[in-house]
Amino acid sequence: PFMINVIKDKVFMSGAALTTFIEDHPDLLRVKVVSDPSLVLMHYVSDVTINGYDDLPRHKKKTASLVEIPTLPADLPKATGETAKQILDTKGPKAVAQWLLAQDKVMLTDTTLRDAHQSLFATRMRTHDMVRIAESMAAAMPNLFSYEMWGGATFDVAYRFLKEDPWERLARLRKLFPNTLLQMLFRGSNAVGYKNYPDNVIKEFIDLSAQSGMDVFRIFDSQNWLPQMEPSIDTVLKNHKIAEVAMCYTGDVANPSLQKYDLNYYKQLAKDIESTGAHILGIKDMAGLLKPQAAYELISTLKDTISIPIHLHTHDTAGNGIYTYVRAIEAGVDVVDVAQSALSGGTAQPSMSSLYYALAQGDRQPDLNMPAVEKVNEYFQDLRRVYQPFFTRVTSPQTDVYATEMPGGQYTNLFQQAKGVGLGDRFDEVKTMYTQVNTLFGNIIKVTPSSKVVGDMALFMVQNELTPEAVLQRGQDIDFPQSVINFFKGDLGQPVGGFPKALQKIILKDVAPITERPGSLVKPIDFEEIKNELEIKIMRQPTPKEVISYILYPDVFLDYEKNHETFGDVTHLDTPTFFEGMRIGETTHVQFKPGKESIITLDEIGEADVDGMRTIYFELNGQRVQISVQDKS
Ligand code: 3PY
Ligand code: ZN
Repeated sequence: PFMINVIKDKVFMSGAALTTFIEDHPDLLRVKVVSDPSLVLMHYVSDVTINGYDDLPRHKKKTASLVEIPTLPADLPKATGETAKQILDTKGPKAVAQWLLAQDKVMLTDTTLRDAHQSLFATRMRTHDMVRIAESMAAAMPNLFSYEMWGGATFDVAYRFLKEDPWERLARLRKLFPNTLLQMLFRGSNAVGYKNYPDNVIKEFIDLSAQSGMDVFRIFDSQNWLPQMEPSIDTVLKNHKIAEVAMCYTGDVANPSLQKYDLNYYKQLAKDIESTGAHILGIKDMAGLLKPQAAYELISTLKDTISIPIHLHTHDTAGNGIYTYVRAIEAGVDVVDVAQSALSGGTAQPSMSSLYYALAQGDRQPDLNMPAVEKVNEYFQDLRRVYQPFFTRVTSPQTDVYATEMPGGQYTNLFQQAKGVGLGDRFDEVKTMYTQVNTLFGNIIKVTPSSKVVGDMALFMVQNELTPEAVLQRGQDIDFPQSVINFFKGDLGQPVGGFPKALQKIILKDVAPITERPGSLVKPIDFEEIKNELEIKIMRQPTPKEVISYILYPDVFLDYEKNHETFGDVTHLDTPTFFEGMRIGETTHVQFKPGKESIITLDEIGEADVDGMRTIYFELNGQRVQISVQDKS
């Protein structure tokens, strides 16, 4: 069965098409062939076997092996009482906030499936590996507050690098975690992207996420500018989901010489956040700057200031995370973010198990079944090896983060970006410049996407041998990176205390800055028009989720779609095979759904012909199959 797109084109069907119509619109004649899913996937396996995955180094022997699912101890206890998820579904979000305030023990969010892998190995954890362990996680940890498993960079990376559909991840994990809240990180008016989107895009994205089972939306703005968060907050409230509105933490509230982001600043911001109708206040310490004494002072003050529960997030980059949490817990914080030990520490969250033992004999120690948690942790311990090529170089506490203030997720990314422009061996200079750029910009809050602006500028300055003084003196004649221009124009909103005026003029030149909320100035998206445009490109009616994904990441989504058309649903492949392909003599099992499994053996790889084509000989469920693939070497 195949279909040709041309019959869906309005001009063509109206008879008004000119004779050059087909030449001008080659995409309309693309045909789509549907075939056996195992065969389709074998094209992917052949391609990655011969050509490798992206720019990963290729090895004669596969470096990673399959990870076993651990057997949990027998007779696991069930959840003690109603879970937060059950309360949300039966009594609504305000009841969850009340319930949180009534808990004596500290509640936990497990970030293993989002921020931990975003911060440790560039967001590369595949849905396949999450789905395999999800049931064990649910059984081992029935009393968690939530799993953070979506949002932030996962949306982009799923499509772009993992060739998978993030909505499918949400749907599958939703089924596997029926009694625990699912949580996502949402960048306010920047959604799950790096720029400002029209309000109706924000609303549509949140509506669809809520309908797909998302429970807790942690909403933040990269300049802590409330107007940029308000459309998101309103939409979450309308969906009767939990609005956790976060303030990004920067500076050091315990250090009296640092004035800009002091206790009063956070106190006022917390009050403003509470008055939006937020159910929970999030404190998003994205770089791990919150030191123990500062945590105690901040949480104590905020507990006296507002009456909604407080959820604290940090990164363990400097190695003080557990101590910070212990002090925050003493001060009464309601929920903290932790990760499975094997994927904790460093630029990720502090370890769930370490925190458990740090709180021993205290009355706020969380309710965890440690033998079961440790079994789950074994899985992630083994899984680390599978993702080794993507890991950050950071293996020990980096206390220089207190000076650079670089978010956990940016550490690896900026290093990759630096390598990409030939500055890999000058990364220390880039880090120093990052601090100088922050000072030059007036000490701004650095978190996606503003952290990327600072990173882009630091790279640009090191590359062009520029000092901050040179920028101020000669900047009129310099063309700055686009992200920097957009930031100073006001596209990401207004920073605390405003922009440094002289620098803004130097960077913008003739471009006029805005002071309004960028979303209030842009035209709403015409979803019907975009849907029609996409329908022609993908040759079928897109779903609303596909339309919004295309709006957020047009090229990335179309690439994903093309890959999906050619190779099918690659999430069925195990991860070693996904990244490394197969070796001669190897057999792999592909489970499409329970009871539907294919067994694939790679028998032989033929020589490349004059056109560089190779034939790969497989056995698929006992039958010989040949696939030809272009050798791109
Ligand atoms: C994200 O926006 O992806 C972050 O994790 C920011 O800290
Ligand atoms: Zn984080």
